[in-house]
Amino acid sequence: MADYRDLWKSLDMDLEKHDQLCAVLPEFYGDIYLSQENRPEGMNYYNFVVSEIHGLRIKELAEHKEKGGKVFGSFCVFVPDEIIFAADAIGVGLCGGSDFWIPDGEKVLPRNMCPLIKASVGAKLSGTCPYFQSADLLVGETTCDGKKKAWEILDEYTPIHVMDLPQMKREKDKIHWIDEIKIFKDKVEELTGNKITKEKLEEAIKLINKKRAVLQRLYNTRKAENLPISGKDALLITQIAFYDDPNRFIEKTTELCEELEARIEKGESVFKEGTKRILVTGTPMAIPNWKLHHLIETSGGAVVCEETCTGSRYFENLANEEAENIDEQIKGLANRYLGINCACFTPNEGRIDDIIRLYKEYKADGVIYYSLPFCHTYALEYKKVKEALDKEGIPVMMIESDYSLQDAGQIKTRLEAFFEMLDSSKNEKEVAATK
Ligand code: BJ8
Repeated sequence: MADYRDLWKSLDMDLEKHDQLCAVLPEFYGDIYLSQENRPEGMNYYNFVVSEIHGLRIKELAEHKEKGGKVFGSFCVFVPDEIIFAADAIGVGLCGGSDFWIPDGEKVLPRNMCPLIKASVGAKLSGTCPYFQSADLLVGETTCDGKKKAWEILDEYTPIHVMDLPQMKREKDKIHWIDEIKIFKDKVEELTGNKITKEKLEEAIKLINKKRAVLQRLYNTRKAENLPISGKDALLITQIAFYDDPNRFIEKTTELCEELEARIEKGESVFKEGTKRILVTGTPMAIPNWKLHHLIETSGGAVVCEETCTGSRYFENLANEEAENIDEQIKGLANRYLGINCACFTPNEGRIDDIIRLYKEYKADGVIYYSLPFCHTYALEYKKVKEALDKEGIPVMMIESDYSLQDAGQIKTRLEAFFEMLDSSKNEKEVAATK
């Protein structure tokens, strides 16, 4: 990797501590990713992006800022990137997925709270995340209580704009969300000094739609009988979508999709026959949280889809490109975003429908419900999801786990037992079908 120390210094980073962080990532990535066999050629691009995770993209952000451009950092898939890009600014996802940042987060937050929040706050406080350091403005939202209150603390260290996301989806909530998007638009215009015109917004909507569409194409390849790509690799691609240059990401992911579609034609698979197809649903997995996918895919399973915000919730709906004026465009955006089924909404029946639909579309054998510890909304929603899946005869198992590797052995044992159970229930069904 090129020498970026001067750049990091200019971002007021703690270089010594940052060295410690950089020292662990290559080995961790090598063990989890580079050890996989028969990976698609196209994954080389994403290997490169990870190797340059604190380098090349940060340099691009710095160049953008030198030219007067602004950078916005967000933590939730409800923050409309379209508005940011329409003002010639750049949006990057900032959720923390590393255990490294937890101790710094715990300096100002209670220990018994979600690791995603602790790591995100710790990333800022430790001065070791160049994305945080590059952001001119953070954009938070009122989703869960933990995030909502954490923004008040983060605000002491760096400016943050908070979007008030409604927690129901009634007509009056839609009106409220439209209003929140308008307030955000004003804020973005004020900070960037750029007017968001109908034309600019249309261009940005088309760009972000294109990014979501290429992810849909990627995920469609995972519906094939023979899986051309591992779940781990697909997860990595979605994680990278949150901060890579959108045009380059679209180009590289399109190339990869072509390769994967050719693999499907040839019947090539990265897993051996009989591998259990798993749908993962639950809390998001911020980079470098690859733990659950790695454990599943080294225990006899293959992840075929994620009903998470680092999965289908990020790309499933596209925004209306045909709106006639800016008010209609914003209405279209509000509709698009309120189509996301996060557990912070009540009721949230749409998520149950999504899980059942995705289970069928991706021909999954079972569902793993993943929750980060202390995430009350997702943990509570498990009951309703399980009842609905039981009714449909869909096997499901809940795994609650943080970023540390201490429980890896225990999770592996549970996964192996679950996959065995899937095998025997499949055999029983086959026997019953022949009677
Ligand atoms: S739309 S899932 S990205 S809020 S895991 S911090 S909910 S305690 S991340 Fe999320 Fe937006 Fe919803 Fe998606 Fe809180 Fe739960 Fe932690 Fe969470």
